Amino acid sequence: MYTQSFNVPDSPGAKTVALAPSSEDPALQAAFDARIDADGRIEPQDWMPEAYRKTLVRQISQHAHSEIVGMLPEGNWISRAPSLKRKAILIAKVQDEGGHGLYLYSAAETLGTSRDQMLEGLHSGRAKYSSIFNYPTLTWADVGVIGWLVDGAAIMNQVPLCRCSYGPYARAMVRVCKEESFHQRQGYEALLVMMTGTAEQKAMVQDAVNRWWWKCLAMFGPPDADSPNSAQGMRWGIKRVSNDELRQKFVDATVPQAKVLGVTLPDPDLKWNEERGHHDYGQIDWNEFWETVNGNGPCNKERLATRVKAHNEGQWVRDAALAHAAKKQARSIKEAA
Ligand code: FAQ
Repeated sequence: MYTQSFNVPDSPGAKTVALAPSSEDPALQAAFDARIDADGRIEPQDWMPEAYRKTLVRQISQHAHSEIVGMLPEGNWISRAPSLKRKAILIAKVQDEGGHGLYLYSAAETLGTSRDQMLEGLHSGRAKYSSIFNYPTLTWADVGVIGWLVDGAAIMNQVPLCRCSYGPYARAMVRVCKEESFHQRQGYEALLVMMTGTAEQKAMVQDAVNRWWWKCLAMFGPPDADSPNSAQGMRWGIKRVSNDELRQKFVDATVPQAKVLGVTLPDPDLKWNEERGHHDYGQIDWNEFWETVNGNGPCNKERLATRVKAHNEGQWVRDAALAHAAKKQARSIKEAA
């Protein structure tokens, strides 16, 4: 095993990880290729090509940022949830998303990047996070629709990631997917209840579906033909299913759910294609998608400002946790001596 020490700078999750040095040794490359070809797992201490490492840091950190920023649109509704039961469920869900962010930052740290570096990327606006979280949550129905459609799309995308070739990411995704599955069901159930309510409540659900549907389809990323990272990501076993295939699976799975719920998906071109064995659907507005990804969506500035404020205001908690950990360590050294 080829290892070197990498010290992750001081953060609450500070640790020393053993990293394989990057080297152009053809024997190391051949061993890596053979492991990937055999569908094996790469672990932090294994040698890996620098481009594989960089791709993983990019994808995992973007994913972590998405979970953390994703707490904000629903978090807005915790104080306005319509009952104690809904409030308790929503608090648990938003807290889960925070937990997902933490597993993912930890997985990315095993690749030799620190949490501080990743957060600096997010807070400076350089790092990407999912486009979907830059839209407003206007009514309580949005909370249900986020669970049903946004978590539903996230699960569709993330279940194949449980088989990702990089061990720490794959293992984190197993737990994330279990929790996302609860999130999806609670959203769908909340909407089912609203759909048995007044005409106004039903209209609220339909309006939320109209506003979120197309944004959820765009969550899967650009069409395969315009996706610069897909081909290599799939060769390396990081991505297992392409953006377009996942989008299609999501449409096919969601159409019958919409029928049971009693809502119309806002796409006049949506229809079953017997020959393909799939639903056809209309054109996604990719200009709007890229505008949002590039910082110009309706809530980008607000989301980032809220995140930076929360981070700054949480500095005393991190300081206290570090001071406590240092005290505990000093005490155990003293006791051992
Ligand atoms: N938003 O070449 P590709 C959640 C970027 S978690 C923003 O296709 P790739 C849970 C992409 O990064 C949701 N940017 O890229 C939750 C790349 O930019 P770069 C997040 C996007 O990586 C629910 C460029 O476009 N999930 O929802 C988006 O092969 C409710 C070219 O794209 C994950 O992150 C987008 N939608 O495929 C939380 C899953 N799509 O880096 C709270 C893991 C693409 O070259 C509440 N990630 N871009 O500058 C993935 O599976 C992949 O990274 C994709 C993109 C599929 C997102």
